[in-house]
Amino acid sequence: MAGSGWHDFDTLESFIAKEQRRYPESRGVFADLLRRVGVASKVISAKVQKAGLLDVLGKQGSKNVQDEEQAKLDVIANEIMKATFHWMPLVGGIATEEEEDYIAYPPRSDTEGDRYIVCFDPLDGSSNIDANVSVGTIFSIHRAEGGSRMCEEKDFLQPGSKQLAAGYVIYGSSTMFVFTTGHGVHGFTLDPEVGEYVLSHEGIRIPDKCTCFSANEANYPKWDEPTRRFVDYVRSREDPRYQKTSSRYIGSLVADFHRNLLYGGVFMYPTNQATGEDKLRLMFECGPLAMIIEQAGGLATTGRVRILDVRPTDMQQTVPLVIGPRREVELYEKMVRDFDISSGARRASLPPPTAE
Ligand code: AFP
Repeated sequence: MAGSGWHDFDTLESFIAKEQRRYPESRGVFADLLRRVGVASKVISAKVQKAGLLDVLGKQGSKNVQDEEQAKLDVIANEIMKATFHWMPLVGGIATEEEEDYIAYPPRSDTEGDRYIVCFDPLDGSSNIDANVSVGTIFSIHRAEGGSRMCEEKDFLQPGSKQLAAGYVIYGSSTMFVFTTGHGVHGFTLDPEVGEYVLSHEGIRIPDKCTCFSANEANYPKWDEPTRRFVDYVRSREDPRYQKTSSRYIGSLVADFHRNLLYGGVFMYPTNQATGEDKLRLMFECGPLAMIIEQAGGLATTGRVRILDVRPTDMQQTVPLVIGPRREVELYEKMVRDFDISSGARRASLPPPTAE
């Protein structure tokens, strides 16, 4: 079409269809699931953009299972995501960060083969919404073996290494859908005029540099020693690699993660030593982002264990998270290891406690 400026491009739809052709035996359900997440995210995106107009800003007055106040949009996004999977026969169950218990769907008479489990954080970073800050949806898909039975808790409590797909949608200056099925990370930007996700970032790799360092630095006094050593090292700028590193923290995980993925940067949310508590959820936040970062060439760790190897013990489990370029995450792990060895050695060199 001469003069129209039109040229061929991939949409989320066409990209997923191409991916599916790699697996001729595929039932198409998995592809359909990804498409449905895409559709749900368009609906959430529209709500987020019209938040002020629809008078849905502000608090709902209810609290979620972590005793956090739910913004109205949290509730709306949660309902949209739940409704998306409810009718799909091959979805065995869903779990949402907003609810304590998982929801299992009874198998239907026409259900054959394995079913899928979908976990999601419908609107991460929602405490920032009133200030018009970017927020996001995070999701992951697992397999639940044995399609003709009701899904149980063990089907949900799988380590991140078993995820079949993971992704997030960022509702920012534009809306982007980023996902992986274990074959690289691909990003699609929503064209608001056409209403389609268009492939804009194929095969995303995290740059091997540390442009940004993202952590809530007000918590510095509550971090453990190796974490403080790592942060001091980066901030000292002794190492030429960190001479231009800037501190950037939004407090909206998807937004912090997305920027670091594109520019090269490390995000950390360490344990609060004063309370022994962690903030970020393994199943809904850390696991999916860990799969994405590894597919993009980076790493994610608790400091002592690869995030993808942590098997959740309960649905709302939280873990410390350090995620970003391979070099920074490995350096952090080394500092933790060295600290553990030296403090173990210090403990061993102390005289044994004497009986009273
Ligand atoms: P909200 O969804 O309540 O805004 O929490 C966001 C979040 O879980 C995650 O997106 C941020 O990285 C993290 O909390 C920020 O926590 P701090 O406010 O303690 O820095």
